[in-house]
Amino acid sequence: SLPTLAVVGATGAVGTVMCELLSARKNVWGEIRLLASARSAGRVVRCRGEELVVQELTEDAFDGVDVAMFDVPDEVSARWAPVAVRRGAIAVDNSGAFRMDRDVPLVVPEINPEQVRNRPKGIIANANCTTLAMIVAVAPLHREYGLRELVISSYQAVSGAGQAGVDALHTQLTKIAGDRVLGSRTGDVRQAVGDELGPFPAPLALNVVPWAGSAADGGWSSEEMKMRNESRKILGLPDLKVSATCVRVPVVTGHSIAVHAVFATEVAAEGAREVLRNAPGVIIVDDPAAGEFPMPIDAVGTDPSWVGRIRRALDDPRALDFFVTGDNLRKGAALNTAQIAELLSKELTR
Ligand code: 2RA
Repeated sequence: SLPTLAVVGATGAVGTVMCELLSARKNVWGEIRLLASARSAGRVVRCRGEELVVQELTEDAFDGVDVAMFDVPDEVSARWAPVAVRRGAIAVDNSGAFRMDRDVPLVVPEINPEQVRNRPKGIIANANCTTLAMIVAVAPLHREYGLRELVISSYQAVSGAGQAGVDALHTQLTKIAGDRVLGSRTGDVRQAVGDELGPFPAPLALNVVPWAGSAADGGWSSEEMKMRNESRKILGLPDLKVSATCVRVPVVTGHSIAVHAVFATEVAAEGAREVLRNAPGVIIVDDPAAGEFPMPIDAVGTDPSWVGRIRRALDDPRALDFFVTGDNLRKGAALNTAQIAELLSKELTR
């Protein structure tokens, strides 16, 4: 019989996309159990053609569960993933709670699927959405040319901060709509937006905010540290040089990253295109003359990382510059988790 799946955080921004994916992808699950906080328990959610009543997250809720996906904040995963494991499930965690734990593999199925079996704690981690969008393009280039350094800037959508982030942007846009002078004078957007900042430190409407996550040492943000540490772990390059600047932009869904990648050997744009053409999870959209570049408005709701603006650096024949956009709720979160869980389903149904 097919394994039982629990989705913890089923009513959140990522959980909602997870239910869509479970409805659309090949069915590899027996029972699907949706779990959430007491606040959301009792809600009815359509998943895989069934009307499922969301159950409260409790210890007993994991009884009989084979695979438990966690789409919840770090502290909720930190507390509940070990509970699921104690109750006999394998946990696939989409939070940051376990990613850098040496006994927890950080799996991207296109890159290191073999790592799912290396799970001494019974927990498998899913990478951060910004890392994921980028790494599916960087990994095949690394295999071909030998990666030495990444200098990256992100353009992150508000849904990365959950439904509260989406709500904040829409509220702000509604508040400022129609004022054609707004943005011309210092402070006018701040004043118009008022205290409707949602989970962000500054207004997103008509703005870009060079900050995502919390403060880390040395002036870096947690999001920038994640890009560095997770890229190193996924690629198996503990000394990879990474400098990231993470920026929030007024986009609902779709994280983008401008990448300057330095390799051990010389690269050519056409050679890199050929590598990326054959890379799983990547689609090349690179015809600037025709107005074709990777952009959130096109990538949203799709599975692959869209890669374009591929060009060799003018001043270093070993460096490549390119732009990536990926749906942060799909490959960046729900899709990668679903792909990991599907590998487990295969293992368990054997
Ligand atoms: C963000 N990457 O975009 C984070 C969410 N995990 O806010």
